[in-house]
Amino acid sequence: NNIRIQQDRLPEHILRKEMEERETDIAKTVALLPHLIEKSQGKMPAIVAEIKRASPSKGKLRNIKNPAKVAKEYQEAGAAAISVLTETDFFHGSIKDFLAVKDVVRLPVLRKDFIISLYQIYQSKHMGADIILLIMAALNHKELVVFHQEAKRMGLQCLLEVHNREELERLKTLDLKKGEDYIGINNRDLKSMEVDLRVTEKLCPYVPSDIPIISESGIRNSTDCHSVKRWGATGVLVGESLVRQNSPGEALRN
Ligand code: IGP
Repeated sequence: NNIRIQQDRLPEHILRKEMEERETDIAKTVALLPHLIEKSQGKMPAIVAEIKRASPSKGKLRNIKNPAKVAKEYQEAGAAAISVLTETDFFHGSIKDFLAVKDVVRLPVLRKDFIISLYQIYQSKHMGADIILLIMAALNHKELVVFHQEAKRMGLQCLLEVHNREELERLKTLDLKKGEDYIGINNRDLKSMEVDLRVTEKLCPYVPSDIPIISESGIRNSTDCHSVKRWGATGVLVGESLVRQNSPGEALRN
């Protein structure tokens, strides 16, 4: 486990301090909002394109030999941001994948993982992440508040993932800021793995109007894109239907 090994080497408080300095120093995060706005045009939402090798529900999706190459294709095809899975056990992702991608794109890059410790937040900054995913279903209230606050201190943007009304209401107790926070409506139920785009339709009206919505999971084609845009999403997060194509970049164009 990558995280454990590094944790042994570098104590949390030292990493935290170092990363705090980094934000005022060199590695400023790349802002997502301008890209979201620029690339959400007419009927089409902006696309956050994901590097996804495998998933718990579908198993192996694609043997991605060169994640940096796929990411560049996504960028050239007009993606608003790139998402990289760093979770190893279920998604076969890695920090190595993340670093390879971050190195070659100018778009903001989302670190996609199950973030359940503060350490992972400092580590995300260390890796050069621009955005991190915080999953409501995986965090209790205290964790949520502290993780969000520390992410902000590090200059990280947050994609806050919700799947139901209850999680969305809990989220509203945070001090959400336009340009720093985004709400991800996950159409996939993480317990049953079932996907239903109407989750986006149902929840959109309850999201604060100044916070952009990204509809996540199960987006297969432009019809799906148009639907979620119509319901209020500014962006979509797409993994499987892109990586399954011969040319993921080409697929994004269409
Ligand atoms: C992408 P899809 O159905 O296009 O491959 O989904 C993305 O939404 C999905 O990977 C995801 C995810 C997550 C993965 C959404 N939330 C949380 C891991 C953890």
